[in-house]
Amino acid sequence: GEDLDTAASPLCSSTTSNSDRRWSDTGSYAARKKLQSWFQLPHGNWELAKILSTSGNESVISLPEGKVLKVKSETLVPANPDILDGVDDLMQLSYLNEPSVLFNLQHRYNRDMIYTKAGPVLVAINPFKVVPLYGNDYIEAYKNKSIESPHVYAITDTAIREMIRDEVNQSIIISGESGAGKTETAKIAMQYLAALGGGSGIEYEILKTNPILEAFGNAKTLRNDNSSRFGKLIEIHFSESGKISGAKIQTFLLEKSRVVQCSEGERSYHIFYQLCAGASHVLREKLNLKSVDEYKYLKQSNCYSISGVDDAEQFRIVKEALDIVHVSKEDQESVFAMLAAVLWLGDVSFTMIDNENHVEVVEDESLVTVAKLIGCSTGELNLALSRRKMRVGNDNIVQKLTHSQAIETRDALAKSIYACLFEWLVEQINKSLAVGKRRTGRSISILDIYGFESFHRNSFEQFCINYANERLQQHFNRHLFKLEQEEYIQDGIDWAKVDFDDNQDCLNLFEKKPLGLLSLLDEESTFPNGTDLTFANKLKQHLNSKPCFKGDRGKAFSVSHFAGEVTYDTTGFLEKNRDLLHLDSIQLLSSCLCHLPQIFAANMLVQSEKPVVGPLHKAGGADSQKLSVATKFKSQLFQLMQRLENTTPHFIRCIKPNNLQSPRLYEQELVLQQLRCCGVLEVVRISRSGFPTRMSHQKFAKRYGFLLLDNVASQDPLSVSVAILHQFNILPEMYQVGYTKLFFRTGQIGVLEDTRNRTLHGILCVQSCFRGHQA
Ligand code: AOV
Ligand code: MG
Repeated sequence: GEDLDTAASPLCSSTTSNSDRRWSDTGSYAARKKLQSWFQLPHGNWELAKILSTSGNESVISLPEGKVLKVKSETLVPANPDILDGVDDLMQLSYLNEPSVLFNLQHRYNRDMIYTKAGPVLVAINPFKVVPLYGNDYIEAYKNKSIESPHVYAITDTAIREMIRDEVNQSIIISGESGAGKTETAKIAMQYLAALGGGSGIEYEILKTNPILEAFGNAKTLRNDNSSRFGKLIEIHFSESGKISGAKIQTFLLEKSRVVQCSEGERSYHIFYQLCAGASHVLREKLNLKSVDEYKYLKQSNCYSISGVDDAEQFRIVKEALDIVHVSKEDQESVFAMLAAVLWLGDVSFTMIDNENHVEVVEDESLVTVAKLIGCSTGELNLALSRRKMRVGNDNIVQKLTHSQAIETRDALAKSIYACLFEWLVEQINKSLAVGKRRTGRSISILDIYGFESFHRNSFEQFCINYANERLQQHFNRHLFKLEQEEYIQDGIDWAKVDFDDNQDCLNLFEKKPLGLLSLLDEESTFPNGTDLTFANKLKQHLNSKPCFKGDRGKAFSVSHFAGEVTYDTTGFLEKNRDLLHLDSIQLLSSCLCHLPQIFAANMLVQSEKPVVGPLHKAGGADSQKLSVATKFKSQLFQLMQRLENTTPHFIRCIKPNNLQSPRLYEQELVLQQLRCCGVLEVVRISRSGFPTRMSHQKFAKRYGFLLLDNVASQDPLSVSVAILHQFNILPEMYQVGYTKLFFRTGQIGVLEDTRNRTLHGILCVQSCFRGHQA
């Protein structure tokens, strides 16, 4: 009985009071003198104030530094009693208003307690420094349940237990803005899985995929020195005995434009800098490597190093990781050759050969080196970069390229080689991690995509990234609000609905056919005369009245995302969406002597055989035709969501406390904005007035029925269930009986589970003693 009471008390107090209604009851609250309350200073931060007196609708308050002010009572927001400072689940707060939540998180953050539960969601605030919360001792402690405080380890532990208990696949879904800590959090979760499910050795390989994928898929941006430029889902499989049996990685839309173009202060992919800094003397000679500041592609952003990062050392780590995931030395060398080829391609230049702006490739070191690295002749490379074969009627003709066409062709080739290389690497990793033919039990997937981004200038990449985040937000909403509430109503239990911010309008704006952002983009991409400007105008013409959309001047438009408004510049949208690689380039790669270019060419041809959006380039009938980038991305996202729908989700919300990537700096306004966007407060509100644990009558009766003192085996599941609830004195406000299921408030089922485990353990002991006697 005692356990039950302590587990129940925070819930009882919170559900019986009306404290959730934020500002409405402050009048009467302020009347209760000497209480603490929150007062917002003119610059926006909240301070804890003492109410000295109240008369009419005015109160006199004192601030921490001793200042005394007369303020309107309605501006005061109730604060929680000191005893609740820094609670580890926001559900325990008596007053669940914004300043209270902000302060609670800050209180913990200042003490390096970066994790806090918000009902079922784990909130993680980026410390931007090493915090002593990880490693084997902590893993052991969470495994043995000797530590209870919120942690990625704890969430991961729950996922493993639920996978085994319910025999359902699980997912750990990590979201948050760029730089909030998603990738680090994903690695911490993997670390825990590897420690608990280890034994076969495959867990070691799984952990080593991180340095590889980060080297090839992460880069320094203005938001994050190690920003993921691709999305990733890693599915980790477990055998029936609970050991890791293999894994599979799926990646989403790598930002390949970065290879040829990147903004001031940012970097291209880490691997380029690592290669240039860390290659051995022999490799350097072989690839004719220069230093990073001598390559045009790397020079343009004027940024070569990241403070605190040793690229040469990272290169060593990546090579070692490649060994571990069974990429042969020979293949590794081919990979590095492709990287060098991409860098040298950027240095390939052109000269005018007539006064119509037609060009030829300059026969210099860069042309010779690229040809050598990919295994073709300089003549072939020259032709592929400066001419285009076309079919007009029945004739094959060769067209000379203009300067800008040639540069576009060169950059497209560099981007494709890099993107293909990335895909190929993921494929090699997957081969090495393959689950094999052995039948497996279940899996836990970890999702880590690129976070919401809003820069000064936002292009097609941000458009795709933010669309993906919008989809993910909906998954979060569906699970924590919609499904939750629908289930209560369907099962006929008492329930008052909680409102939440639905982002369906924004998703419709992207996905509606034929008048949505994606459809209109595809349509314009198929018009030979379509330009970024005609695209922008079309958007304004068709979408101006739509919610979440705003046409801007010239080629710009804005979208109100769940995480804030972003203005997109349509420059480059059509080209990036078409993502043409001319057949000449594919043919060049397929005729190369080296094996990687051949593989890349074959993959490109397979892709271009898929259904076509439309006649992408009428004039160039020989162009590779394929799905538009946006359409392909959308269908990948749909598949992803479908896969996630078949799992039990565990959500982690990463929060960035400042934009400077600095430790010990907690900016209230910035944190608050992120909490608001992702609906953390609403989740808490729903959870503490809701019934998060549920089980069908059958399952409940089967699982706990044997604990009954009276024999009711012959009775129906509902009667057995009710008998169990009575026997264990579960308070009526702690559960609801639905038509098909029983619903429990947080923590209630834990009591029954403990008793069940203790009893089972007892039975096992008795049995083994008995067997011991017999022997
Ligand atoms: P992101 O994945 O959310 O951004 P990261 O996981 O790359 O963000 O985190 C950014 C940086 O914050 C890391 O490089 C670390 O320096 C620091 N950091 C994050 N979490 C921790 C932690 N638990 N302990 C110590 N430092 C941490 V993006 O990929 O940009 O959306 O596309
Ligand atoms: Mg990341």
